[in-house]
Amino acid sequence: MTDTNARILADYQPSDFAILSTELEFDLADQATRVVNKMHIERITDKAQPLILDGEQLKLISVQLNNIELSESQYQLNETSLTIDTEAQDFILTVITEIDPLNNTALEGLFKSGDAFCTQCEAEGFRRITYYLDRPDVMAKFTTKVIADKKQYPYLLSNGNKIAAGDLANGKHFVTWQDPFLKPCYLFALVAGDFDVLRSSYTTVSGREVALELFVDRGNLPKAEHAMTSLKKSMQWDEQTFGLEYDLDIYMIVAVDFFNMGAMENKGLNVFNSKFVLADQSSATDTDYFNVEAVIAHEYFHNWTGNRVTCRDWFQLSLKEGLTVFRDQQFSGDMHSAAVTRIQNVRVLRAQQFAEDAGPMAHPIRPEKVLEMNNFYTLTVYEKGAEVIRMIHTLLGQDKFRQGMDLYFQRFDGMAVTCDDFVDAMADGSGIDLSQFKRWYSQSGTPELIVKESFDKQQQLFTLTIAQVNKPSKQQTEKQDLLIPIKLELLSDNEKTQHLITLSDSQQKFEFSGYSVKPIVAFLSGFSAPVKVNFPQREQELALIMVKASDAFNRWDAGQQLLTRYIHALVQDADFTLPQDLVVAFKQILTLPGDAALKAEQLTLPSFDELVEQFEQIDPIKLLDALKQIRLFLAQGLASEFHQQFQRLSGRAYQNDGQSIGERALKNVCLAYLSHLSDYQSLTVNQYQNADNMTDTLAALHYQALTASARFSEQIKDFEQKWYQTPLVMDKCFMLQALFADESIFNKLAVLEQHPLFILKNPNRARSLIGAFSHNNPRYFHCLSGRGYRFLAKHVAALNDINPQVASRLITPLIQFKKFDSKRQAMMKTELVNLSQLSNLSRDLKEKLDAALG
Ligand code: 0A1
Ligand code: ZN
Repeated sequence: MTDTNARILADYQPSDFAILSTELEFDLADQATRVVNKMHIERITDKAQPLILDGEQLKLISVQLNNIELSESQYQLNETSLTIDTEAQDFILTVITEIDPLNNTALEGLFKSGDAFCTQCEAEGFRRITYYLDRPDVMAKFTTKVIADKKQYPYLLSNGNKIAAGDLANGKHFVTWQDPFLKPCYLFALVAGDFDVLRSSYTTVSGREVALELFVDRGNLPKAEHAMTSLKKSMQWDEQTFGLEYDLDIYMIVAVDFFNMGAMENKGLNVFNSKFVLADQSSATDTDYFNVEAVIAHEYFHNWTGNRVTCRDWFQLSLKEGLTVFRDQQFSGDMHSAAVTRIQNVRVLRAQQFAEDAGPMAHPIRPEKVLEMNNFYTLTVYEKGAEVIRMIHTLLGQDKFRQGMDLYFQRFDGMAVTCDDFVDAMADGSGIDLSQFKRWYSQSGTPELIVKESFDKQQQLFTLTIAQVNKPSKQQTEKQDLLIPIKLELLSDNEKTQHLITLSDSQQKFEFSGYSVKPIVAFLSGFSAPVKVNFPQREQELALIMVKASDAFNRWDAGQQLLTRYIHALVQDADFTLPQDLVVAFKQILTLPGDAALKAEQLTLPSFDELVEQFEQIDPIKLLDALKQIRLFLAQGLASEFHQQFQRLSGRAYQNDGQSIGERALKNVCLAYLSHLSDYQSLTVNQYQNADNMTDTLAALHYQALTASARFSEQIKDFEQKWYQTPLVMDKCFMLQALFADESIFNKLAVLEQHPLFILKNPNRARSLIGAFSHNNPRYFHCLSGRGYRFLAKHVAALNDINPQVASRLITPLIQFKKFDSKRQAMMKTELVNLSQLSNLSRDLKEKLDAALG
């Protein structure tokens, strides 16, 4: 296989043409939507290049240049472009195309979600609507007229302000929208449908009134309140934190059931996966509530970091995504517990981003080579990208970070820029040199820090020697030293001191004087850099950090390190005797006063994914058995304490405040341990029956599935009957069944695949069964019969034709085969080889399969 179509960052050339204005007219029909696209184009370089417009899966009806129809000999058409050989400098080009939204199962371009029309144009979906310069550095003023049947589609929406509306013949009507801001076509959006609308308004700091409109399926209005509140909080936070105010008179959000990703920040008209809009007590968990708020914030924050200042090219994706994720993480931390939010972000990074960085698709946060751009909406670009911004925040400090941001907007408002432009603005705005720091943008892989300590009692000198290891990879054989901010705390009997040191060489010594006794180091406070740490501290030291460190991340991490050590010991030797000290430490967490949400995190074992990352070629079953052993050990050792806490926190009426959410989390962690003990089997059954909220309902069913409880089938049936009509809860229903942890899972999966509500074309549903099984049922996904791998591969093959983006995301657990033992590697590889021989292999899958098998 070759990758001659891959694009390379170094090949970037500015466009020879600018599009000054784009006037669109859509006449909507399920299988034959007509799109008239009138562009005012200007040649901006003196090169005599032809105009090459991007286009895919389009039926070309006509092309006019300055109102004169071109004959077929005056343009060239192929599968991906329309070339017009003109020498004109300044002209009007009108392209008419026809598209088929109903059969657009890839959900890129214009498609149908249920009865509504909607669009998704990022990254390169606009070219499935019309021929265009589909690149983010071509920015135009858009006017959009939408025509559709009035009864079926009472709401016709697009970006900007409504400038005209009226009735037409044959029961049709139209609305015309104009967006006063220049924008690249990836931020274009159109929605047409029949909705319930939640309306509100927000008055900005400067006193402008903004209309807020949230469009949901009919009947879902009460589930939109939380999203609306979240939007207002986001608007206020961005004003207060970054001095950024909203800029249009209207902000619209539409929730749809068919969507590949979480949501999309189209200017003035966000389109959301309904999963990140709808929430109420009975159908949404605490995590769902949290995520709705975070995604609403994320898309809102893009209005400045993404829309007002956008990316020059798609290699710069992290310019907007890393920065916007950092902003939404800060927002969530401010709205909730900053410590718990941070810990949860770190868990995701360690479990998933580290794996990506160690796998065949590893790439720097600014990739250098791309075959299918949709493959680069990754944990690396998003989450590691946010860590890189966080490190700048740490190096500059809050005030200088803000100065840098102010300069960034001053310099680049209305422009399409690069990651280097961003870092330069941060450096110039703060006066801090970030030139070495820039390497984070071009280097893939997770750095490892090797930390050694020494103590000179006579000199009262404590020394830390820190080395950084940036392992060469297939993609990058030579790596350079990074600039790594390390926060730490030195704990001694009478004082605690916090330090920020920066490691810039491959090895450096850091000296701390005035210690008569060796201090204990709480290292990498707040997880100040996205690195692995190799620092062999003694167990007693970790135990002390668990209770004494000022930073909650350090306290949590010390506990996780202890647990991790014992899990490693159990993997080596299943007869390893776990120390009673562990029970004592856990008992302290459980019984001493403290924040319940943080306790829940401290009592949660490292996940299978986090642990896999720390091994080479692990037998997954051995690792799962070790986890099971330590879980049982703690459950048995602390059964009465877990039960006491569980009872203390049970039976309270549902409330949605931070304290109650934390207490629910703690209660359910206790329940999780107890569910593994035969004496406590009735607890999950009772909790399911008595729960007055989805968090508790789901927890009960979840633990039954994980312990393959005999009561599961009866209670999940009840759950299904109750929620049959509610798609987002049916996703949960499929997900729970996919987690059932015994041999019967394969029969269950076979039945579920035939379920009338199992709709492969719906990405949420596909993920809820196939994704949940392959990510979260590792014992059976990795079972030696190979059935788990075959199950995933079979569905990936089917999705290759239906929705390549979803197929390409689901394949992740298979391409990470190198992490596992040789038997499993061989079986996983066989599936990948079979997939690579599919007749219509999509670009998305091809890129990943080439990387994994090459
Ligand atoms: N920019 C959006 C994510 C997004 C990306 C691609 C999509 O379709 C291929 C859809 C959404 C965000 O960061 O929220
Ligand atoms: Zn984003």
